[in-house]
Amino acid sequence: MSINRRSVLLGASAGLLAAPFIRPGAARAAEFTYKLANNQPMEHPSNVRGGEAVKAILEETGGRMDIQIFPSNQLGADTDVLSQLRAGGVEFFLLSPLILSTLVPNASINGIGFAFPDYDAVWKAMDGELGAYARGQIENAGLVVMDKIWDNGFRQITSSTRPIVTPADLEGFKIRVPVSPLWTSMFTAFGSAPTSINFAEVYPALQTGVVDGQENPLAIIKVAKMWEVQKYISLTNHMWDGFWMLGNRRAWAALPEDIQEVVAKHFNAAAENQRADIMALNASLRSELEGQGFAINEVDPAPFEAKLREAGFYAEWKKTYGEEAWAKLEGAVGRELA
Ligand code: X2X
Repeated sequence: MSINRRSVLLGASAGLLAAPFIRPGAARAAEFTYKLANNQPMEHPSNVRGGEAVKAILEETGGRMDIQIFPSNQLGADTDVLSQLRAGGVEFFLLSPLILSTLVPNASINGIGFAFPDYDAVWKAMDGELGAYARGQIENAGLVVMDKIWDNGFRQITSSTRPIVTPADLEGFKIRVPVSPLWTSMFTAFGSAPTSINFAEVYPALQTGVVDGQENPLAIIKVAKMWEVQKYISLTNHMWDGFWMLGNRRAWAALPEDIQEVVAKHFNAAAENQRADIMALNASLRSELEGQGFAINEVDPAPFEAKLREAGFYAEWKKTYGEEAWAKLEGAVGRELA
């Protein structure tokens, strides 16, 4: 036997032996190999639970449906991946409704400042009428969306220069905001200097001082190791944000109905588990982040909301979203906002 033929055979048999240990059920090529993109590292609950879901989907479809996760913006910044999703280069994308609003304007309505008092109100709204309204808008724009929204969280402001305690502390504050008109509008109403930056560029922007602060939920402040480039966290809870599990319509329609059902079932179950993970992190992360050197303060949200109202923020967005959508938001939160 020639050396070449011998090494080929060895390689082949090693491959056969190794395959079942690497990917159970995927010894044969899958019928459908789809990509799932997002902006968080593998340790974020979105990818921990997302990973469980794609494994369960592979198993339950007998290896026919293989979804591969591309975390940490590996396929591009969010606004680029949204274009890829529309074109079909990416089949699934876990994306903030506010960033999605660059394509589906009214999808951002959950992000109105200080609208939701707590998680009970959030899930009632997003699993109820407000969420159904948002999904209708998303489908009208030609995308597929799963029923259950995932949790990003209530957002908190971090800073390298000063703690944010009153609305006056936000005046002139150089803050990164995600790419979305609602975010820019909100921090403009506070008198800040907001700069739209995709998440993929946030850490270097903070590190080089392009901006002095940013805002994100505690879970992301942790997995992005922001204590390395930020000093203060102000618990402003200024808005709630989530992630919709979006799909490309042609890629979805190409799946047989039984596979669609398995995919939807596991993605929606993962969303419920991911919500519970973020809830648990909210409770434990405060002391952990203090241990990493963050100075953390609470704020009275009332003057912040009053500042937005004075600036005409609520009136402006009521006009932008329209009466129907605004009534659904007010119905969900149980009070008049504008
Ligand atoms: O970009 C952000 O800040 C993030 C990760 O929270 C979103 O996806 C909106």
